[in-house]
Amino acid sequence: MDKEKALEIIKSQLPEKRYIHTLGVVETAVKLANKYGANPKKAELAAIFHDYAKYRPVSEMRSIVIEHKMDPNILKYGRELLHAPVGAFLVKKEVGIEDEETLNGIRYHTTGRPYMSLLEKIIYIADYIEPNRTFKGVEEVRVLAEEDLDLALVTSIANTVHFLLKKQQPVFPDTLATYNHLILKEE
Ligand code: DGI
Ligand code: FE
Ligand code: FE
Ligand code: FE
Repeated sequence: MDKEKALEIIKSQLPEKRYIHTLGVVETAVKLANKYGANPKKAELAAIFHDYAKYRPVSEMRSIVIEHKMDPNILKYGRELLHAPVGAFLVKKEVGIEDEETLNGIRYHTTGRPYMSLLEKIIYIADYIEPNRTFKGVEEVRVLAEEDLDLALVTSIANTVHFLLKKQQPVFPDTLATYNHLILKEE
């Protein structure tokens, strides 16, 4: 699918602010893909569609998780986790993107997972550091992403866990497993 068509589709799914965030993720993901040797077209497509399901009703996302036998544990951990795996599912079904590497970039962009592919890491980090993000700690991760992708990734996950702990929000096991995987430098 060409970029113009993809942008037209995603624009119809998102409010203006989230569309602008998406353009920032696209720009950042393509830059990182070129720098670290991932496929820039896949990075572009995964970035464009990474938040595809973000504004679907929670009831619809929950039904999809149950009906299509996705990990039911995410149902307990709050609505924010749903849009990533449900997004991958809907992008395949409604947009027709079949490439599993691209879909996995979407599927794991919120929690990560152990043994993430280069493309998955790039989408996770691009989502975190795109130019419109302003939260505390983002500048440090922007600098790290220039030299060490895994260090940028583990730092952004640590920041996210810290944010969740401070708000007494539950931390999804995959988020912690991803953190441990990177800290333990498992190959
Ligand atoms: O969709 P975006 O806002 O662009 O970014 P995202 O998909 O990375 O989602 C970020 C949100 O997800 C943020 O509110 C924190 C939440 N989140 C990330 N990991 C976990 C989590 N929420 C819970 N409960 N548990 C997690 O492990
Ligand atoms: Fe997201
Ligand atoms: Fe994220
Ligand atoms: Fe996002």
